[in-house]
Amino acid sequence: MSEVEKVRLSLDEVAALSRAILTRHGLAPRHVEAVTATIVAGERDECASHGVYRLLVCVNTLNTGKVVKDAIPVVHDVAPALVRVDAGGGFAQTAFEAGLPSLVEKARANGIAAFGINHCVHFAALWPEVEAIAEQGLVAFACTPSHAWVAPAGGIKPLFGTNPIAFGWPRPGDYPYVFDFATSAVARGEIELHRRAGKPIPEGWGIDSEGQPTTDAKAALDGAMLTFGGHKGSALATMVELIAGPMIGDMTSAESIALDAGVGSSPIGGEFILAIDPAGFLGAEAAGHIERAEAVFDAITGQGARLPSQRRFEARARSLANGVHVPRQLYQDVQALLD
Ligand code: NDP
Ligand code: PYC
Repeated sequence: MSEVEKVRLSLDEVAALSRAILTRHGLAPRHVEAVTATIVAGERDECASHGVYRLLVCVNTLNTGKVVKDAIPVVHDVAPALVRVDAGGGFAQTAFEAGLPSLVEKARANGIAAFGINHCVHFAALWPEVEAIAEQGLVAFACTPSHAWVAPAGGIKPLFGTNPIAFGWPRPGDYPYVFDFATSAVARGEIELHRRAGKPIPEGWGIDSEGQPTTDAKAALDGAMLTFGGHKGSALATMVELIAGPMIGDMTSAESIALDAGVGSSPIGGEFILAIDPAGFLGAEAAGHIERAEAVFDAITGQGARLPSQRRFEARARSLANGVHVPRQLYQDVQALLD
């Protein structure tokens, strides 16, 4: 897309736009700040499906009445290595912020700790969360179901959510190693962006409502998305349904979309997060072993391959220096949310 079709914004301008829109649609200040931080981070790291575009999704969700706009997350200290936050029907980001200090403290005290977020509305990428945990020197894992949009490998009916899995590993003197991807071939947001742009989707992302392969974004959105890696992504998506659904007393993607009843809210349910302190296994030897792990990353980049999040961290540096470039049509659609 040419420069003419994009609007350049500073990160402060993105934040101000997000705050104004979310406030205009009745979201309480604490949630406005937490959601804005995610949206700015997504746009800053050039994660188009989870940046400024998400303001459209967020406002749509606010207007469905499915999110509690002034929810107060409640932290439950359920066991020495377990923390649970009841999001009270609010956005997941605020619940994550509420439980993070306890998760970190418990992981340091016990070597490992788990965090269940319940009763939240989730529209976000998971990398900001695993990155925040890894920045504390801990190994992190996070996953969440979404809405039943994805067919199991060998089937044609939507059952799984796009169910992202994220992992973070602390690196001395560097950004953490982080990956974060949907267990579907691609996030639904990416297909939505193709639909908005009138672009075909690659084969392998979705099937139409008859179960036939399609490159038409709308047909795939109306039919079913596909898992990545066939049966492997399908099994990982099942794992996410289980450990971030029934295991923490929360919804599966099928239950979430049933509750949605066609209004088009973001997914409602839970999230499961794990933090591991390498010092729990290794004591004073932890630093040496973490240092030794660097050889793995060197061997990846040393042969010309790139690390996950490398693109994102490069984009971050660009955006911090120069701001971001939002497609003009998207900018106009988002501005219209202020009317
Ligand atoms: P991608 O398929 O683009 O995969 C993203 C991950 O793979 C990133 O860590 C990315 O790093 C890395 N990656 C991409 N290409 C390469 C490469 N060539 N070599 C090494 N690593 C690579 O993302 P998805 O569409 O699957 O997901 C996008 C986002 O959507 C995620 O952040 C996810 O959390 C979010 N999502 C949220 C859901 C929810 O319910 N809350 C549901 C589904 C998705 P990099 O960023 O540096 O390119
Ligand atoms: O892009 O699949 C997605 C998604 C679902 C919830 C948040 N993002």
